Amino acid sequence: MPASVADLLAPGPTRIMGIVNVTPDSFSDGGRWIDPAVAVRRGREMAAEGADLIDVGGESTRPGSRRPDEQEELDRVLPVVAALADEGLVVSVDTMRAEVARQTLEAGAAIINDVSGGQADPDMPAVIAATGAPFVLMHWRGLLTDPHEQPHYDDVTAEVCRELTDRVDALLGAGVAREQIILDPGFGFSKDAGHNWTLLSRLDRVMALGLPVLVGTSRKRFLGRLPARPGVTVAPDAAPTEPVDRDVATAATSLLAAQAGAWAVRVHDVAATREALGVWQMVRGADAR
Ligand code: PMM
Repeated sequence: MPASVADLLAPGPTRIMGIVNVTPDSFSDGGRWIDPAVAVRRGREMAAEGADLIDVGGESTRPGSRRPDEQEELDRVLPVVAALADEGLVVSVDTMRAEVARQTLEAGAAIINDVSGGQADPDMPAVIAATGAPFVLMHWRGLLTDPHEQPHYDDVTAEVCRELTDRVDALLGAGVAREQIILDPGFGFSKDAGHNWTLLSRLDRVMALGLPVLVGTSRKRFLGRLPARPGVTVAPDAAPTEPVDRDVATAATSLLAAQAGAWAVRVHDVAATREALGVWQMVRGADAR
């Protein structure tokens, strides 16, 4: 692992991962960055706004969306990853495919972010072990094709932690080093709004697993239904706000994640998140005086 990437994983203030989805159909920014030149510009802009790393993805995980084939995914992400890495930016690649991971790492990507936690492609753990690249292991119970399928948990925090631990053990068994692994509880993946809120309130339990933790709540559906006033409960059938109108709520969840000790937050609106984390930094600094 290069020294700069090791530095990135070292304990320190919560990092900001800016999202660039080079897809036609992601739920909040689908189609906006599909042109590689526009995607590269967006990545650069996010770095200028304070992103510590840029997460480039070529496949939407929206329930029911069509998977691009491997070549299509490579065609989307490779030029963007290569250009951003050439400019010295730290790039992570959001992919479930071992070959995409291998080629993008070769093109200069620093981190692989796999929402399936290495389960979608049986070759992924071997690529991660061979390259030594940091790997985001996200919790997800599977590729949902039925958007109405209801996830069931008796204790969401305990079960997510247990399932993450099982995946860590599987990766270690495949030769991946513990120092390479970053955990992500997978907000919005196989979880309903209640599960997401519970997990957010118990992030300390995920942190207690002893590995860096990435938190990705940005613009997710559960942030689209908030009480209009204190004490007002939200009707379960209330229409959610539009994804682009969830950045203030995302800044709030980012601050909570930072307070809980998250390694990084994955967000669309880097500038707002930078301000929210700035507040946390000032409060911590005041506390230390
Ligand atoms: N969420 C999405 C995509 N990739 N990766 C990680 N590690 N964590 C997440 O929560 C996550 C992810 C879906 O959101 P998007 O379509 O806005 O990128």
